[in-house]
Amino acid sequence: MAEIINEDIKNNPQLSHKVTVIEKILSKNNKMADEIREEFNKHKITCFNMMSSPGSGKTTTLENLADKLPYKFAVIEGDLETSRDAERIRKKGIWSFQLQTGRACHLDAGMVKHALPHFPFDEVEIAFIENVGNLVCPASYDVGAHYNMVFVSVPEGDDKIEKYPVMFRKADIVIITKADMLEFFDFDVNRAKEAANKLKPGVPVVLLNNKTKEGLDEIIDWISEKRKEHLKKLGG
Ligand SMILES: Nc1nc2c(ncn2[C@@H]2O[C@H](COP(=O)(O)OP(=O)(O)OP(=O)(O)O)[C@@H](O)[C@H]2O)c(=O)[nH]1
Ligand SMILES: [Mg+2]
Repeated sequence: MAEIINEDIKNNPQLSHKVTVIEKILSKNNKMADEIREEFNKHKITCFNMMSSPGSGKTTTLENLADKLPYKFAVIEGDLETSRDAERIRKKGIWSFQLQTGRACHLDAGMVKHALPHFPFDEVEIAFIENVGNLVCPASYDVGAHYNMVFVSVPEGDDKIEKYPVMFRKADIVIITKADMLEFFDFDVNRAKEAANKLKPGVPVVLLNNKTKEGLDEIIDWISEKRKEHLKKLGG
């Protein structure tokens, strides 16, 4: 596939110009993402970027974490329209800021920067960025987080990991949500685990049932482990 693209570019100067522009956009984004991470580091805040296709259960997981996570956290929400997710989080007593992307299918560092002047840096230990529901575009844009959480729900099918590899290559944890649906769908958990590990060797894969909260403790343990790892890197 890469060869096909390169061959196309060689024979098409217009396409080559387009690639240069995209590279410039991404490098500008990466620089801004580093500045965001630096700001979080300065305040000893660990930031997690939550990505998945629409409706996999990102906001529901955050609502459940609000009841149990032993860290103070705040949430930056990304959606095309509405402030529904931020409102859901606020109802749990958690600070949340809604970014509306309009037509954009992903958050980027520039958008996240808009939320920072309002962010309660001195009041929390953890930041979650809930990205726009999309299994493709968010994977290409660094938003300034330290770790990526990628969700896939049982009704989507166990083949989604192999079919959308870019996202799963970036995963620091894969969370299979709607585990209560396993009895109704032909979702092979072992196949999903193998696929995830092929793309990101050693990645933890956790089954989560947001109805019964089964699996939530495992996710909390992982978040705590990453929090400690991050603080250690910061030297404190
Ligand atoms: N049965 C079942 N339903 C779930 C589970 N987790 C989430 N849901 C439901 O799935 C639907 C979508 O959940 P959300 O948490 O809004 O999903 P999301 O990933 O935040 O969606 P977007 O922000 O639109 O991308 C809601 O009706 C939830 O109640 C689960 O573990 N089991
Ligand atoms: Mg949501």
